[in-house]
Amino acid sequence: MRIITVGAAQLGPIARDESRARVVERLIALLRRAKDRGCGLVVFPELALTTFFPRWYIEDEAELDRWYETEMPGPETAPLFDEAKRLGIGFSIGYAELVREGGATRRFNTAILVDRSGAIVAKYRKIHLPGHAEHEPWRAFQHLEKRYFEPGDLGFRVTDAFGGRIGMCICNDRRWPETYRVMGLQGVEMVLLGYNTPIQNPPAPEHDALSWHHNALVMQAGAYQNGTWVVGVAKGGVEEGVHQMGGTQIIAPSGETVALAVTEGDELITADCDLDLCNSYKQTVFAFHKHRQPHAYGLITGTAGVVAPEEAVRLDPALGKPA
Ligand code: CDV
Repeated sequence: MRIITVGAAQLGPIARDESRARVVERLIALLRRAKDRGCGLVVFPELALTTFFPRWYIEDEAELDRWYETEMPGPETAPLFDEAKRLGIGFSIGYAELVREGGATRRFNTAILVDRSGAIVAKYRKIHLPGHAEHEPWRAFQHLEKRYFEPGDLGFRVTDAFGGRIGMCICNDRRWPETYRVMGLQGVEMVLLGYNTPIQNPPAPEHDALSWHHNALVMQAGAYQNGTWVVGVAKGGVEEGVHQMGGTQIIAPSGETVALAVTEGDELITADCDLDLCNSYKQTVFAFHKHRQPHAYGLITGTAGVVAPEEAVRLDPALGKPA
């Protein structure tokens, strides 16, 4: 057995005027609770240091910049790193990252993995950015991730840490099978992911009542189909008038949810995750090297969108072979 005791540290709403210092206090309270419950690793949500600012159209660049971190840890986040190190607990956390590179400003929706000594051992920048890039006043609230971030440039990497192989992704990434499969092909054993998911989906309100079903469905499928643990952590509750789902859960490689949050507020759920439970899936039904057929998957990297059958044949000649 290779057990990581994981804490999924769901956050309730963060108000627009709540300081990072106050949020860090909440994160530290969850870390201490996790220590009491024997956790070695704690997972915090996406954009966990501030309110979910992409819900507002912000024209003033200086105003926008204040939602981003330019260093990690910085003065306001150092206490979190210090306390985690003192407790001997690792963590992952999401935040908005601003990078100045040769006169250019780059913005990413980022997550990091910090080991028990307080060192950052992995970084992930969100690849699937949902929402829109322009102001859409017809919406009750905006979702401007496509405006405020660029797609991540670090791929879906995995890192050997905490006695296992760990990967990260962020929120909308969890809905895409490619996310898990790229990490699955690197032998991932635990995927850590945080999310901010409004229950109301303005372009498709008919999906709203299915939010919890879709949340569990995609994470459970990703876990089972790749023989990996998945730890999905929400920032839930009514945040600045927008109701975000909870549904924080820890999912075994069987696809079964083994721990589930019952509130939409600050709540810690934990599980003793045996990484060796991945083995029977990775070695039998999902022994990729025996059963996958990459020659038949050309379209997956050949196109982002749906193409006509004739175009599909052009992109992947195997589809045009006479039967
Ligand atoms: N933060 C997100 O990526 N949220 C999306 C919503 C907008 C659909 C999600 O996939 O949960």
